Amino acid sequence: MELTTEQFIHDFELTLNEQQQTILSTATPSELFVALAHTIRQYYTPLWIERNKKLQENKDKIAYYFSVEFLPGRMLETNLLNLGILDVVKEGFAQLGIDFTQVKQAEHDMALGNGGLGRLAAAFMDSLATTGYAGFGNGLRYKYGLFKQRIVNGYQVELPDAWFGSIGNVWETRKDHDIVDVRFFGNVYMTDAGNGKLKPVYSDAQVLRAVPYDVPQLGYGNGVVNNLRLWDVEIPEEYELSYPTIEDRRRVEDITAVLYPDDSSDEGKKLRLMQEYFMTSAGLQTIVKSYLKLGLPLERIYEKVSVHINDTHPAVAPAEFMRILIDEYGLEWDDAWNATQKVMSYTNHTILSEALEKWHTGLFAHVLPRVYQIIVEIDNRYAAQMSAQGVDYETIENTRIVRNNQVHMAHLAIIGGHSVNGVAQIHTELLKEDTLRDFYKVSPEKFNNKTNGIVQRRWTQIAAPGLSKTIDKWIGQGWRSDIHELRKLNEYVDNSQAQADFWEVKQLAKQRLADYIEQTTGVHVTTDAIFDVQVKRLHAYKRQLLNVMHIIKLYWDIKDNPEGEFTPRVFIFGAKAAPGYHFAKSIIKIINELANLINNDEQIGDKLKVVFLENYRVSLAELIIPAANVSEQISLASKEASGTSNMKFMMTGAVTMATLDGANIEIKDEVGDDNIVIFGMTKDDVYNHYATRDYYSRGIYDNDPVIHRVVNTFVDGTIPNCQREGSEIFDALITYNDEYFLLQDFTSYVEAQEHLTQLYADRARWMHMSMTNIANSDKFTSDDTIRQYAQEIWNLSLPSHGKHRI
Ligand code: F58
Repeated sequence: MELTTEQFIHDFELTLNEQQQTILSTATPSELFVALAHTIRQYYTPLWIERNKKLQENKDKIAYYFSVEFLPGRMLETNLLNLGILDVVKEGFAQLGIDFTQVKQAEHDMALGNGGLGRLAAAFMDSLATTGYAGFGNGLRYKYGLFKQRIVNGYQVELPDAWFGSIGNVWETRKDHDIVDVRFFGNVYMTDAGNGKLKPVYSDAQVLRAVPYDVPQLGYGNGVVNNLRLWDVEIPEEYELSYPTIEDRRRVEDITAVLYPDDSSDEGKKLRLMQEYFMTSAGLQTIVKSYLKLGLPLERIYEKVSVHINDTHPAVAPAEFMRILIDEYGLEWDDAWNATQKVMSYTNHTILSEALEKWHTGLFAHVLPRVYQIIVEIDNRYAAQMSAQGVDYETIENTRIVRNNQVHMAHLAIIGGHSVNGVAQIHTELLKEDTLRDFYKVSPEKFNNKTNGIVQRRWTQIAAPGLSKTIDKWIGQGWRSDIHELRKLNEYVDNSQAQADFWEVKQLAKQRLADYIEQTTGVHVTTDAIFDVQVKRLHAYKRQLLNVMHIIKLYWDIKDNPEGEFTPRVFIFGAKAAPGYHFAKSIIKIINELANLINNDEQIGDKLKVVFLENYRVSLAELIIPAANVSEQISLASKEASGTSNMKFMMTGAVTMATLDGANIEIKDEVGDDNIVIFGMTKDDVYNHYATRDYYSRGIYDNDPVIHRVVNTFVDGTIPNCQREGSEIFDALITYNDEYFLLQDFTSYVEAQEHLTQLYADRARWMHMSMTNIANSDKFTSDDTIRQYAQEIWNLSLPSHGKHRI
């Protein structure tokens, strides 16, 4: 939008005075933030209204992305950037003498997600608006986002993330006219509807009110505003007498109270099932209602609506959609089923079959009695149809929805939809070969790959403004709107002046991070060191412990030879462990105690530092990632579906230390073998070990003196204050045969690290690598990923109105 600095200053001051009832000289950063947010709201509101009007008038097809997690982080800068007024606002603030950074930090991260899956959903919202597609989000309005992590005596302590704080969510708008009711529990029986059909009659059901709050999603430079709808729960007035005590009310409010923080495995929690059904039912009900306003026949709803199931959490959608179409609008089963399959599609984010949700049939039928009946019917019809097609008994049994007293949510999502996708090439292959192979046998046409992506604007223009200016200097500004122009940088990767510029800007980012480290941990680190970073959820398969083992090896190297040559390194970790994931928490404790040991050893000095930054979150990632020299992506091959931080690091000039896992493989394809450091087993090696059962970690431990010493360090008292954790780790590695093959990969990891150190010592070589990574990162823009979803899965066309950047 066109906005002059004068106009902005005028609008802003007026809002500050009228809405916040305060003036510049006394306003706190938080008051300034709210005033700024409200000023921006005035700018985009007409665009938002216009967008909805046009979509309705033109009857454009809309895709709805159903996800229990959305993790946008802070929205202020993104909204300003996408509206095209970030520079104007910064300039206006400068003129007013306001510190923009302080104001931006007054916004609390919107952390309604655990990790990659939630962040991807938020990225897709941005990219849908930016590409111009009509794609809306549907999720939950949790009062508490992902827990706040504090480190106390080296241990993770979880605190509630009261993200609404005193400000609330400045971006949202409550939409009373779209309120719907959602039913749980009770009994249901079928009765004659009088028209030859049956209709369900409910007794003793609990009826709850679903209230939508809409959060606008602005496209970059195109005036498009899409919508992220988050549902909150309320007690309908007519049922208030049923909830006489505060406890009664609280049990209801629990449905949207807190984001489920466990990313280790599915725990059969009734509340979780209620959360999932609540947002799925509310979303689908309003989608059907708004479709019907178009005056088109319900059985052809698939021509105007797609519903995407992000992981298994909203996978009740096909059954709930059937319930709505049949019970509430009287469609015949076959018409409803045809529509359902064409509307629904599903993304899988993990090959770990224990993480695919399953519910005990007893629990499911108790919480959702009518939906359960429908699921049983879908399942019976599916089995009959497969059998009629000559599919063998075993395959049918393996793919059924209801099996061994469990409802398999992934099976419902696959059978009830037309598309299943993995999130990186290797992951999709593994789904076909292994996790979902029986489905691939019966419905190969449903399977497709959509490699993940990132919102490049956040990781460059917002998180790395200095880097962005340096890129501008060498290839002009075109890459800011067309990321593929980044490839022009390939021409300069060996230009010594360009290398010097890119080195300089990385050093500045490292200094900013070094300051933050000193402020928050008291540890002084030097930017002469290699900044080696592993930030992601703490999980055994991601192998933070392998990184730790390498650090221990370096520690002994220096202790053995204190005068030897050593390229200084700072190892930086950021990771939250699921509160119930005991082993992951032990690793956090070990990292912190190892950090204490190393950082306080004068003989080690600046050669080695270890830092654990608490409360890793999107806004902290924005500080850390542009400062990295090395990106640690070291999961056991086959286990990381894709990874997305790997893409952010690449785009900001870090060199990846990688196993051949997830999207690392595609990064390697883009940059070439010389610009990434690869080590370790391949997925085939891993599967061979599974097949032959020939892995024996104790054998390696007994025979390799370096590994022996490193592993013993966990238990021999070298690292103080962590006897229990050290023994747990020792047992996992040796007694329980090292499930994630750390010992097997250790030697090759150490060699790869030594190689990387040599590369870093040759600055021209290193900068060639770093810049090649930036120059070839365009493949990983979520704008392109979302175009593929839109065209290949949802069958969307671009709405004819508005200007779109394609
Ligand atoms: C992640 N999954 C994958 N799950 O691990 C990662 O490889 C991938 O890049 C990313 O999805 C996006 O596709 C993930 O983040 C969760 O956090 C779930 C939260 C809810 C419980 C189950 C795990």
